[in-house]
Amino acid sequence: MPPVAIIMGSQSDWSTMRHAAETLDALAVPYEARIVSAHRTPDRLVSFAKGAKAAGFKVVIAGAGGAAHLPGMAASMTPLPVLGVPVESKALSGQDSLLSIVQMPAGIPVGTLAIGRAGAVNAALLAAAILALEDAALAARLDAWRQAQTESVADHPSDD
Ligand code: RP5
Repeated sequence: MPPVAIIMGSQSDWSTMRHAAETLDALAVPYEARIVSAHRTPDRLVSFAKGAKAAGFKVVIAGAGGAAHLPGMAASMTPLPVLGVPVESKALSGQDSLLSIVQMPAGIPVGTLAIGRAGAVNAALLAAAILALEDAALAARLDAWRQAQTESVADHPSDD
């Protein structure tokens, strides 16, 4: 089983969550992506979350939009670290998603990232950083990724 599970509430979330997947690809971190809806497939959520650790996952990235209960409910049923990505909703531009995910009660944490693509990318980087604590080769790849990012920033703005 790959170490990272990327779960999302709907197919419509994939355009955001694919950025987490692509970032993990760049770091050569295996993952499995699944659609797991807290509201439309609650039994699938319970099955996934209760079995995630035994299945071999180490970190869960959960993205959802609107009434975004997926990350918190997943966190309530697994001891694994859960990173929540608020998907940008049409009605409220993802502020509903953000507040739904971030305002967890004390005792069940969800590491909440930014709304949209930035949150998805950073969730993947945090997942990699967690795994890198016990994986020196991954730590080196993460360092190289960050160095490449630094070197890609121009000194001056361009008109192009
Ligand atoms: C949430 O509802 C999903 O995470 C998604 O962001 C949102 C809308 O879902 P669809 O109506 O596009 O399937 O459960």
